Amino acid sequence: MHLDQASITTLARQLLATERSATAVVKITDAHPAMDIDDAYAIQDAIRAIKAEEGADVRGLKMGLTSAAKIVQMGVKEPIYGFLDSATGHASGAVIATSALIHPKVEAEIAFVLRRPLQGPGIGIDEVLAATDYVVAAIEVIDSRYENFRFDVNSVIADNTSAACYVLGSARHAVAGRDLAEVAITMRRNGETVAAATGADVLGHPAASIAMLANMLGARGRAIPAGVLVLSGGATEAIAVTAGDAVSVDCGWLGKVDVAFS
Ligand code: OOG
Ligand code: MG
Repeated sequence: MHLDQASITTLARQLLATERSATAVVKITDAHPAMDIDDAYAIQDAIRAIKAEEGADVRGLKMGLTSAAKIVQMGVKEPIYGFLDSATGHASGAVIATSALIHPKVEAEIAFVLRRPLQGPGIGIDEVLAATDYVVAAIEVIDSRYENFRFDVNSVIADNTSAACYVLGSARHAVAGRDLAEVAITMRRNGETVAAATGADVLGHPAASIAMLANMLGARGRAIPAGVLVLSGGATEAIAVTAGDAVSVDCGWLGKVDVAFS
């Protein structure tokens, strides 16, 4: 750690104000080049604590930068995790106002809910699948608080991995007898195919992303709780959206999820 508690709190409040005013700032490592990954997660934790104090349910979790497409697009090579505010969750068919966002992009994701908690080290795909209650198709809407979506790993971790909101398909599926690596994922914007992938594009298997999260959290003395939504990360590159766009993600046997932007 290089930042003191006062700086962590100040940076957390600044990033939260940026999110709420929907006006981008330069990445925080420009002013704090010495900050490390522990500082970055401490700032994210401080934002989470403020939202929890305000009454938000912030138990949900997300992985990010878990596919080659995302890594190439953002130029950041390591998977990262963040938290989800359940108040930002929507059902398929939702209409999301772009006025509250800076420069939203959509991602096609597979979401997991576990029936029992998982904590690393040593968690693998088999442990995740055995602990999975259900999976569901999802669209994550990301909205970096940084100008032009330009950041490095520590800046984006502090900014809660660009999390803005998410939309879930209506069909929940058990994983027994199914192969999540083979799920074919197609994203359409206004009817036109804009990105495609398979489940295997997420770290070889979407459950590998959840396993990595359990191991990353375990290293910090935390666990993935049972019963909370966990996003495994965008399978394709993220696609920019503006008011008037309609986005549809088709995840084969996992079902479809739709969102529109006003
Ligand atoms: C960081 C968030 C990445 C994902 O699914 O890869 C993410 C970003 O690209 O802004 O949510
Ligand atoms: Mg994502």
